[in-house]
Amino acid sequence: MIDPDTVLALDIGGTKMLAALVRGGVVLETHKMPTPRGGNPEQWLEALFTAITSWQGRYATAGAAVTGIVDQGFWSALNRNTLDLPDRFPLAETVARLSGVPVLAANDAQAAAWGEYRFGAGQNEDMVFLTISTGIGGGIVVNGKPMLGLAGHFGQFRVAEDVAGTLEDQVSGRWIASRAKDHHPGATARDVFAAAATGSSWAKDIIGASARQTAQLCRNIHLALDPPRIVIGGGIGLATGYLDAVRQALEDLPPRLKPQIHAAALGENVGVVGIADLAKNHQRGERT
Ligand code: BMX
Repeated sequence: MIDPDTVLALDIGGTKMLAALVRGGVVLETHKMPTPRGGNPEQWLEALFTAITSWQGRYATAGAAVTGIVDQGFWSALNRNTLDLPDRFPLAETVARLSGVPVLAANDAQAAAWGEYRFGAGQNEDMVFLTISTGIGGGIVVNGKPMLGLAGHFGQFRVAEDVAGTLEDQVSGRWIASRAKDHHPGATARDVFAAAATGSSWAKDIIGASARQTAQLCRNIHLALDPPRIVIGGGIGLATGYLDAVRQALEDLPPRLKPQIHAAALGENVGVVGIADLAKNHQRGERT
């Protein structure tokens, strides 16, 4: 018997793919696997659905939260370094075919923003969400509604005319790992945080540089949107000491200009929880 309130939720990021059965904001079951570095989105989705074959018949709706831009169900990369995929991949159509149920697709950070708004640190108040992860993603909830399309793609901001690349190319997990190569060849961002935890000054400097850029972004978001709070998640955002370093960089601002930084409450499940609620609302005809 299919439970009409159980949703199959997918979260495909630059590093991992997560599938979950979600009901009323609660994650019932999960399956996680690395995002393949080769192949194409159809192969990635087929591999994921093969792994969750036993879930067939247990969900009535599906949601897909993905890194990149989603326009009318078509998926494209904005930064191919975060995840390289062909332009306008028919994401919603493919997931509908593989799942056999109606599908809603959205950007991963936009879905996460909704998850934190509804069930996490957002407390059902308007907010901005940032994920500092493989890239930098963002989501905005204003007047109780999620902004979709391109909205929230803060990682694509340009830092300065004479600085090549995007903001995420100077801040995210990929950048942290790249800056470590002279000290620890082949290091991942996780290795850099581990080195910082043991007192390595080079590692602390790299993390500090990333956190200061994130603080600058939060300051600009505060001036642009004046949200009651900025909720930060992602593997880097929630790494030990990172948010403290961001808050430290904002310490000297006058109170009215200082963004209120909160840690995301839902951890790595935030994307699946958010897209599940959006998909259910969409299926019920509520404008998301
Ligand atoms: C990039 C962009 C965003 C995404 C963000 C975080 C691509 C493929 N992705 O800025 O859409 O939200 O990375 O992605 O252009 P994550 O995989 O690190 O969560």
